[in-house]
Amino acid sequence: MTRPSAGPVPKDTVCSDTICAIATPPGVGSIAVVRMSGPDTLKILDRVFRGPRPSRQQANTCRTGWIRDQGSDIDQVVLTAYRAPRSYTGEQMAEVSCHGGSVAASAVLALLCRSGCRLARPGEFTRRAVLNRKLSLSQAEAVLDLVQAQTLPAYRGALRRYQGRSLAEAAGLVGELKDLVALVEHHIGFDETDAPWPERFKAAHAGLLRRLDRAILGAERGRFLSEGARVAIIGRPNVGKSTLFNRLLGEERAVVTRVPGTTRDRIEETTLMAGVRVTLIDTGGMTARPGRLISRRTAQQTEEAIARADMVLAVFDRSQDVRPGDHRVAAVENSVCVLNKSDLRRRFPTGFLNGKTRSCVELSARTGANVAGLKRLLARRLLPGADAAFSGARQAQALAETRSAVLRSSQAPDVETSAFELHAAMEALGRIDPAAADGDILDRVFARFCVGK
Ligand SMILES: Nc1nc2c(ncn2[C@@H]2O[C@H](COP(=O)(O)OP(=O)(O)OP(=O)(O)O)[C@@H](O)[C@H]2O)c(=O)[nH]1
Ligand SMILES: [Mg+2]
Repeated sequence: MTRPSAGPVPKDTVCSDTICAIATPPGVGSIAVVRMSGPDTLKILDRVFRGPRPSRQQANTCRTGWIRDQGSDIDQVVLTAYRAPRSYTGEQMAEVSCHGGSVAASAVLALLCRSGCRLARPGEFTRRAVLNRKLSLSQAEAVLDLVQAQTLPAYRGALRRYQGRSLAEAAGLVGELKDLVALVEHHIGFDETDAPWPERFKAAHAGLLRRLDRAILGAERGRFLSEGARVAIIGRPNVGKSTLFNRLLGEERAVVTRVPGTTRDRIEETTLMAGVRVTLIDTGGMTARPGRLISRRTAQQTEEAIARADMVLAVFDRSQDVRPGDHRVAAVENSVCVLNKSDLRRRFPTGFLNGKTRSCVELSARTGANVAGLKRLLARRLLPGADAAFSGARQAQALAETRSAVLRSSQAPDVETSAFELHAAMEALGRIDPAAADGDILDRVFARFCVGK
């Protein structure tokens, strides 16, 4: 597994207190694990463990014994001891495996708190692992994704990032940036009118921008895997939105009628597509002027659905000519076009969607013809490539800032500015796995964790 860059751990990050938490979910189970980390872990256990003395226990070994509170037995447990730095957090650690259910572990936890431990905050074990350079920040985020994964593809993606895929890819990008800086800085001092910027300069910028685009796309799609995606179905009244919604869900969830304006309140339903949890949103029809056929409230709900969607399916009725409402639907950016009612004779003009670079699928929601084609396209758009290295909003943001700086560098009026922007790009990229993350970033990342992780 790739480790974050080595180097001494700054003194101010070393944690002086010992924390504890129940690491297993609440409820009935065969075992429940209480986790401890910090310099006094084994000393505290010496006071409450009846069995071989924990502070003399060999690292990475298990012993059975009893947890006792002032002479009365609480539970027979298995104690696993770890010594710094060879543990998850990099500190002295222990795991106390109790009998399952909530009573034994809670009693052990309460006793540990009375004996010198402090209750851990959400994600504090992993936070300590980052502070002690056992994990990088992107690996810590991957830990959260591993725990929260609900599908095998989501889990596999997280596992790759936990194994250091993001670190390796970021290192590759930094390498390319350094090469480009060297190339650009080599030109500082030349009179640019005598020595125009070389072509390979432009090619290198373009290559880097392409690589960053792929990385950003992967990071955004990685978010779909962990958090799911929202897909809104829009179109003017009666084009078949609800029929398509039902077809994609595989059940008759929304009401379908021949009357335009049937769907008034937005309906949401979640389904699994290519391993991604997709929330489909059926909306009320869009018209050229809201307030006549479609109420203003319905129109507003549709606008909100579009704004919050990760992807929009813009549905048109292929059996009819273009109507005014279609123009508003076609104006929605980044949508996938669906030409519905392919079982009927075509009247929809072929040229209407030309010039708009986007995917188009012809299908019949009523008969089901080519709905599989739409599903394939959605799967391609939702699933990151097998090698996606980055994931989540924080990483996507750092990559987007890197990209902006590289773009500014490529458009810079002189070599000095170009080089300056490349340094800014390296700094932005470095934020994915900072050598020393500041408290604010750590707070934001670990707020999403559960206690005990
Ligand atoms: N022939 C044919 N009819 C379809 C197809 N899809 C939908 N329809 C019909 O078109 C009519 C409207 O379908 P809906 O799914 O209710 O359309 P909608 O876009 O949800 O309509 P509103 O909710 O009123 O905006 C119904 O009579 C459907 O049976 C299709 O692929 N082929
Ligand atoms: Mg409808």
